[in-house]
Order: sequence, then C-alpha cells, then structure tokens
Amino acid sequence: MHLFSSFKQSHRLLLTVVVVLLCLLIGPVLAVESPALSTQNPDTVIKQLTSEFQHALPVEIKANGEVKRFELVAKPTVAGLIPPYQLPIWAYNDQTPGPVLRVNLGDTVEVLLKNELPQATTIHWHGVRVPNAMDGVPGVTQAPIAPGDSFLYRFIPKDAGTFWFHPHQRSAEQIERGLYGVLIVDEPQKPAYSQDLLLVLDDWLLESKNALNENFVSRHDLSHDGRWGNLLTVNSKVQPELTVRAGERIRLRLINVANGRVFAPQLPGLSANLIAVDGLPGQRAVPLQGLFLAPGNRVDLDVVIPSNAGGQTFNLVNTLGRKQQTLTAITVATESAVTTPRFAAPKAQQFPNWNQALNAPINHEFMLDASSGGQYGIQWTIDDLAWPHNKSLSLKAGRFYRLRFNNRSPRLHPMHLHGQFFQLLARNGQAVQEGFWRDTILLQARETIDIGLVPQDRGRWANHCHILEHAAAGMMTMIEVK
Ligand SMILES: [Cu+2]
Repeated sequence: MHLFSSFKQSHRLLLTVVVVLLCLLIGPVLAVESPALSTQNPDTVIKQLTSEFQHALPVEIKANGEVKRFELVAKPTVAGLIPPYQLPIWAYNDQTPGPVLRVNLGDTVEVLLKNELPQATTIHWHGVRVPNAMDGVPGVTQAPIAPGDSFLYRFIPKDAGTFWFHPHQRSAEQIERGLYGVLIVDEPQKPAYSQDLLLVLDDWLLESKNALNENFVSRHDLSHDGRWGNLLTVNSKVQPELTVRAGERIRLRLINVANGRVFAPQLPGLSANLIAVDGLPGQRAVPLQGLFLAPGNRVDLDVVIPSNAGGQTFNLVNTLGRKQQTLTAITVATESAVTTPRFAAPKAQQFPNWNQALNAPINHEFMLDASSGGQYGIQWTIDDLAWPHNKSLSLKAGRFYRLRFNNRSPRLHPMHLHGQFFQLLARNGQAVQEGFWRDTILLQARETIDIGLVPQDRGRWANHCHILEHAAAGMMTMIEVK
C-alpha cells in the first residue's frame, strides 16, 4: 500500500514535470498563433465588455421642455436636376432633399407626416435612437400610412449628430423618386466651425433628362449591387459649387442616400479629418482615408482651408470605380484669409475600447445569400430565408453581444441595424478598431465581419441590407431586444 502510494506520487511528479515542460514549449507557439485564445470564462469577458460600455451612449435623455414642430407633406412634384428640364419626382414639401429639420439635443421633435402620394408610406429616422413605435417599419412598428392619411412622429433624439429620414415602405421606389430629408441634432456646445455644410449624395437612373427610369427593383438591380444611376447629384444639383474663404474651418456633413451606389469620398489638396461616422463622434478625429460611404452612411469632416488658398478650387471627388468623379467644387474666395478657429475636434466623452471583444463568443452568425424564388424571381436571404419568413434574433437589453455577418454572395451588402449603434470588431477574423460607432456597415463580396453592441432600447428592430433592392427582395430580419 505504502509502496504503491509512493510510486503513484513519483509518477505524479514526473507527470507534472512533463506537463510543465510541454506548456513551456507549446505556450509561446499558442500565444503567437492564436492571440484571441483566452482562458477567461466567457461570462467574465462579457461582463467586462458590458461594463466598459457604461455611459458611452446614454440610455435616456432629459427633455429640455422645448418642442420643435414640423409638417412634412409627401407628394408628387418636379425637380430641376438638369435645368431647364423638370423631372417628375416625389418629395417632402416639394423639396429634394426634403427640409432640413434642425433641433437641439434635448428637444422633443414632433413631425406630422401627411401622405399625398398614390401609395402608402412611413418615415424611418435613420440612426436616430427613437422609441420603437416611432421607427417607421410598416407591419412591424406601425401600420402603413394610407394615401390621404397622416401620422404624428414624436421622439426626443438621444444623440447629437447628422441623421436622415426616408420611407420604409417600398423604399426602393420611394427613396429613388426623391423622398428623403435630413435631421441635424446640434450639440449643447456647438463647435465653432466657420461654416456647417451639408452634402447629400445621390444618384438617379434617368430614361431622359425629364424622365426617371420607373423599372424599380429590376432583375438587373437584384442580381447586382442594387440600382446605380446615371446622374450623380449633391443636394439634387450636378456638381454644385461651395464658396469658402481662406483660413476657414468647415464642418462637412456627407450623407449617402443612394439606393445602391457606394461612394469613396476624397478631398485632394485639403486636409480632412473624420470627426463623426453615422452621426456620432468617435474616440478621436482621424484623417479621411480609404473610407467607403455606403447607402445610409454619414460622415462629418473637419476641413481647414489653407490661409494661402485664396482663388483656388478644390474638388470633393468620388474615387470609387475606374474613373474619378467630381461631386462638388469648393472654391476659395479671393478675399483676405480669416483667422482659423482653434478648438479641439469633437470626440466621444466615453468610448469603450473593447480590446477583449474577440474573446467573447459569437452570439449569432447571420448568413447573407441569394436564391431563386420570391415575387421578383431572385430573393436575398438572411439565414437562408427571405423576410418575412426568417426568425427574429432575441437579445437582452444591457449586455454585450458579438454578432457575425457572413456574406456568402459575391455582392455588396451595407447592413443597417435600427435602434442600435455598434462597433466593427473584425473583418474576416482580423481585429479592426475603427474608433467609431456605426449604424450601417458595408460588407464586401464574400466577406465576414464581426460587430459588438450593447442593445439598450427594447422592441423589434429591423436588421437589413441598405441596398434597397436587396432589402425589397427579402434581405431583412428583426432583432428583438427584451
Ligand atoms: Cu445587400
């Protein structure tokens, strides 16, 4: 008995030595090849990531008592995109882009929408954290507003920044016809830019100078990256000119309202810093470089006009595609330079690093693909099913989740989450730290991305591709936050 036990002990000792040696040998190999390997309990990782998020995006906003009331009438009208031709379009208050709704953080926004269109409509407040019943998704958060009817939207935006609004009913047709507008929520301490300029980027598929191509959700659009037009406009004008003065510091707010086109904006000759993505300021301002502005995306740029640039012209260009396209000319007046305003670029007060995010388990992997079938003959699917046949994903409010989007198709998909902001964590498994929140993220062909988020607002929130033709053909599902 005694002998046996001492034999067991020495055996144990030998085993321990072997295990320790093996660990010393293999340990560094593991550490090099799998930096994401963690011995931490997943619950501990999730707890830590959740606690890093505390106070990053306010759960509630205090009303300041101000109510800003607007009236929007959606109806057919005409637009002079190519003067003197008049193009029949649909618009809010006869304007495309629609009126800019400008409010302060803390204001209550009341928008009475009157539908004078020949079909039902709704308004979705893109990127605005609104109560679920105000989110504008027909058949999910509200009934479609019939022709002749009206609906009152009422909410207090929780974030300052650049947002936009558009129909969520037959969006591929209604947005393409010109129904969209901008909501700007000003910060309590508005940064002292010399000018605050809005650039709404769109493209139109015209049959002729006074006729829109009315073949919406075509087979071609469905089998490609949606509808790409043959006329690029900025604020519904072709290459409009902006005038600035030397020395000015400009805030440029860019919004992509196109159905399918992706822009890659650059400002050659000017130093431009990215200060906000999808409305929200980030960890720090970073130089504008290699940015894709997909449908739905917004960016705010901080641009300083050199004090010796009087008389020069700079172009905002789209560098996506084979030929660079001028979007807007920025002409510097010949007058003497102004003193450049000096202030720290806007940034988030609190921004979670989420360095450990890739150690968290993947809570759900959305499979993005296409198949034949559905009302258009081609359907775009999430988890092999087209909306409304796919299943909602259920998430709990107030905890960290890691979600994966797996694009099994050779096409682009800018995925948009309603009601939540998220961070991009990885592309094809490689960690990415953008330092910005997003509500829309572009997936390239066959790409897999991971995002991290802490859902806060309860309700049924759409999760869909913002290539509107893909969404029309089923690429939408719901995330239910409980
Ligand atoms: Cu898509």
